[in-house]
Amino acid sequence: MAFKLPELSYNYDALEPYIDARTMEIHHSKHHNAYTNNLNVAISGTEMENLSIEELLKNISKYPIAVKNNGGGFYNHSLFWKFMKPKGGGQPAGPLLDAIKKSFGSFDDFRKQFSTAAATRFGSGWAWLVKTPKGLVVTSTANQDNPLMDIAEVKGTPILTLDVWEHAYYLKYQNRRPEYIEAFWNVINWDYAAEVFKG
Ligand code: MN3
Repeated sequence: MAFKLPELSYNYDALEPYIDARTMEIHHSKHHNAYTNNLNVAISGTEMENLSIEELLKNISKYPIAVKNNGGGFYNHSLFWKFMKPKGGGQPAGPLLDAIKKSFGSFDDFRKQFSTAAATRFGSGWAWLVKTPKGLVVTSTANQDNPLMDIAEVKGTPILTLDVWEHAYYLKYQNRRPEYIEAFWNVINWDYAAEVFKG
């Protein structure tokens, strides 16, 4: 039961001008595809083949580093594509907005915290909005780590995530990571985030 590269629900150029088509194409068809293939190689012929990606990530400290890196890469990108859409952005509505206000004071305060987490993650990694038993939390992870992993500092359900590896923005933004982060706010799929939040 090999993992499969998920298809996007929009075209590579659909997030222009915020995220360019060339970046999307390489990011999905090369980077995400490589994580998927390498994950399949890493679990091939082992008991890990019978586990879901969530089960693998939950006990990731028990498994080889290749499963952590490529399993994280497979899962994180699969989520990332879904948290974006053409003509996205704005603010969430309903219970998710209420929860954001409860945990951060206001949507703007949340936005600042999330952008700061994304901008200050040193090297490669991800920024996250995570649903935890204590409410919503902003955090970031290194490399392809994520909040599902047993090794994560903040554990919970991802409600939003942003890839801050250079491959996610370098073609269009070069060293200007903060500009890429600002652009992301225009393509967020809050409907999907609200759905995940409801559980
Ligand atoms: Mn990436």
